[in-house]
Amino acid sequence: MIVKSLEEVLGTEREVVTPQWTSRRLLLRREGMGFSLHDTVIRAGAEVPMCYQNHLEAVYCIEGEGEVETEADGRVYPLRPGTVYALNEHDRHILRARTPMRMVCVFNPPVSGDEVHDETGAYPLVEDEGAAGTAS
Ligand code: 9YT
Repeated sequence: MIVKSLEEVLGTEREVVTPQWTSRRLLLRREGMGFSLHDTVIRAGAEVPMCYQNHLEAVYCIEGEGEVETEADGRVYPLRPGTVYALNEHDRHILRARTPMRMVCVFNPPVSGDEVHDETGAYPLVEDEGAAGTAS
């Protein structure tokens, strides 16, 4: 069994800091779970366009308030603690944080480590020897 605390992740390579968000990656591909699990904080005022063409992502808001817009239809969904959105169609979307927000994010396939968004708003698909199911 894997047991880990957020404190163990802070200040390590598993804490990925960008101008708009910081992602604390508790479970990664190398843990062999088939998904990655992140505790992500979004800065107030952030507006982040994303499109995870290589991944499915579920995002569960546990702190703060904001909104997410699906670009295809312009629909805007308010986000507050207890709301989850799941990008089941690799939806191109924009996340806007009205206050600091804290999200629990799950990626399938799992993120490998230090991915940040490329110019299309995606994370690259990493296929290395650390395949899902082989914890190290
Ligand atoms: C929803 C969100 O926070 N997106 C950007 C970061 C991503 N969730 C991650 O890598 O944790």
